[in-house]
Amino acid sequence: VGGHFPAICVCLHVCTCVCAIEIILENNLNTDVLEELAENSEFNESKGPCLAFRRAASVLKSLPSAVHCLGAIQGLPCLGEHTKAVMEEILIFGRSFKVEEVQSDERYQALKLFTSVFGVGPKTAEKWYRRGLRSLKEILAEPNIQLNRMQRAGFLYYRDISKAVSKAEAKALRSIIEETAHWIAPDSILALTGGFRSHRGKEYGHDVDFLLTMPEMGKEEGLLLRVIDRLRDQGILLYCEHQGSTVDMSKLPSRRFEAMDHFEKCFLILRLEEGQMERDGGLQKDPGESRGWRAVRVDLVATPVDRYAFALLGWTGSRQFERDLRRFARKERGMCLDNHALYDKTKKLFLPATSEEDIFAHLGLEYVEPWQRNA
Ligand code: TTP
Ligand code: MN
Ligand code: MN
Ligand code: MN
Repeated sequence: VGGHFPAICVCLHVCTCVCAIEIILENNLNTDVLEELAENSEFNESKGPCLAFRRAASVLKSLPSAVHCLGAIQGLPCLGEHTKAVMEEILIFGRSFKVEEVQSDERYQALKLFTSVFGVGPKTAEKWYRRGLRSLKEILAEPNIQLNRMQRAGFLYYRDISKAVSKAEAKALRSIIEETAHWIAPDSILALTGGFRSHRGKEYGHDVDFLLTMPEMGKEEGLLLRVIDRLRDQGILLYCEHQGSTVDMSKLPSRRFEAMDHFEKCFLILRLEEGQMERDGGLQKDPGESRGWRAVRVDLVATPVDRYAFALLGWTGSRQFERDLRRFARKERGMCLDNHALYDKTKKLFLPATSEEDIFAHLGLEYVEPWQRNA
């Protein structure tokens, strides 16, 4: 970049989207950096800036090609002055000082590290930081810290669950859980959701998400607990946090629609054998760690079949896509959409759906494929 510096300065001022000199800058570089700023704002409880950076990252991700000059982003929506300032720095200097300042901040580093533990949220992380703790070792060595069950599991399997989950591993887990569910109820339906459904070309995830249902209403009751028991019997259940259903359809229209849903679900850590992955092909072995298995985070949600399409749409993500879709429903259509239902406020009725296509149709939108939802 250094050598082209003067030319780029000119470019920034007279840029008309066609740059004399192309600076190779992948959008990914921009968006990773913006996600970090979003995270930092989250730690600082600045909800506004956090959403602004996330939204900006989404917009950049949805561009067909990399951004080479500021002119190329001039007309784009949702890019605030902070985002533009960061991008300007990157385009001129090849790095952002604002981002580097955040990255080297002691508090940011500690909070990022602490919240990387399963079961540790920003509040707990902040508490630990205020007590002067800076490393995971220090937390484990601190006698006055009471870890809850989830956090204990988080520390116990920290190395494994911070390691990305591959597509092959997700596939293997799908087979295991599907087999288990079918053993209990042969007509049960298991769908892959989350990043492994929505991310085209994304080979890795932080966990694997599934949705479970039965073709007949009510038959799903008790199924999830039996699946969990069966996984335990097979010796592959390392951790399970089960939440019963708190869905109350009579309350929905009057309530504020929230991010967290009320379906029965469990947050799991499962033991995945290497042999299991080899059977499904595509195992990449790490010669340094050949104990023969790894721990993987799995989310498993159970819904009655009449809620299935809404849950599938809600759990496929991305979070930003869900946020935007809900906002569109509210602002443009006068409807309330969440993981459970779609409610028409003008007609005062729930709109039924048996597929995601039905939901998009109710919203007057063209169907959006899962892989087009990851911005
Ligand atoms: P995640 O598993 O957190 O995210 P992801 O699968 O897109 O990416 P990765 O796991 O690789 O980091 O959540 C999946 C989707 O489910 C996401 O769109 C948010 C949604 N979700 C809910 O609707 N309710 C919930 O309670 C949770 C935890 C997630
Ligand atoms: Mn996921
Ligand atoms: Mn994701
Ligand atoms: Mn998940």
